[in-house]
Amino acid sequence: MLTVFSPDHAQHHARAELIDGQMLPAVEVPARAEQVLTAVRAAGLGAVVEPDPDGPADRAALERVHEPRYLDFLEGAHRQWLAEGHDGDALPLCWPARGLQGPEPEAIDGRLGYWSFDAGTPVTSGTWAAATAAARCARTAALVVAEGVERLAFALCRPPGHHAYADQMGGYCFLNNAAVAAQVLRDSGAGRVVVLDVDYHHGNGTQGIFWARDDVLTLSIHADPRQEYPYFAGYASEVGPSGRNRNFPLPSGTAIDAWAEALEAALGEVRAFGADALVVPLGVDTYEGDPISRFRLTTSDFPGVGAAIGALGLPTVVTMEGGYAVDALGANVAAFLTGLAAAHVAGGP
Ligand code: SP5
Ligand code: ZN
Repeated sequence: MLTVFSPDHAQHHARAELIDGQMLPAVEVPARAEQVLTAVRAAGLGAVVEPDPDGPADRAALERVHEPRYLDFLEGAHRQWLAEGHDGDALPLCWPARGLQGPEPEAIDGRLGYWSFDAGTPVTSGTWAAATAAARCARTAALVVAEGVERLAFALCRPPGHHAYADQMGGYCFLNNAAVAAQVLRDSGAGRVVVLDVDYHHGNGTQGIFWARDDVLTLSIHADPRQEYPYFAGYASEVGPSGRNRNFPLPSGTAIDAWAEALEAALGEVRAFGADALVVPLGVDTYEGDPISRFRLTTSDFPGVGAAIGALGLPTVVTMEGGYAVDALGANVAAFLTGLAAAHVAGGP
């Protein structure tokens, strides 16, 4: 397995986020990626490389899954925030919710609301550099798998991506790295691609991006949106216009037995679809010690989760998503990847 990592992730370092009614230290911090990198190296999971250098193909890959005007907004947002006399990190405070509509405003406060769906996703001076580097990690990982150089690749993306829509940021996500990977696989010859999202939170952005598509099946196993973020998506009733979306919401307190049952159901969907390639948005915020989540998976559960997915034997790109118990994050990710790689070798062609 190849891991793709960019040190540019560290340019995105939010000071604080709105949580429980207060501005508290951000949980999505640079130390997360460094912990995962250290653990991947220690576990002997294969080479770690930097993504391909930035070029026109990267903007093109982003535009395959994102609205160009959203990309322009994101690139310039923090500059405009400063130009309008603010300092620190930029956060929205007003959205086009029910009964509100209109064109994109001019003021940065209005624009931030227009292109986002929550107040928990600070835009910093380095956000564009970090988010585009993460998307390049995803693109490089997908190309390596598409070309058959590797059967498995891990895009160690930060900031994460699975909450980002074609035209909205949210949930610590700006660019949808998993969607970039899935589209690169499609554009490189895979006829049918599955995105199997195992983060604690519903992969709402990815679902939105591929909603009307019949060539990409999106699956997500996550905390029930009646009780958990993102609240307004992730219900089992959301199957998409051509039945190419499945959600597996689970209650607070879910441990491995019930979680693994949902995984088996999701794996059945992957097989029935006849996928040519797989993308796994990997969040280990399902871990029992996660500070913002309420599932009960343990470190020793993650190899089995990886193995069950690896046994599909599909060309696979894993993208790093959530997981906020920083001290355990590396061990949990390495456990998943170790199980994935071992089963893939054993079961693959
Ligand atoms: C990529 C990813 O995992 N994004 C998650 C975004 C979650 N944002 C909302 C967090 C709300 C946490 N509320 C629980 C507070 C416990 N005191
Ligand atoms: Zn999450």
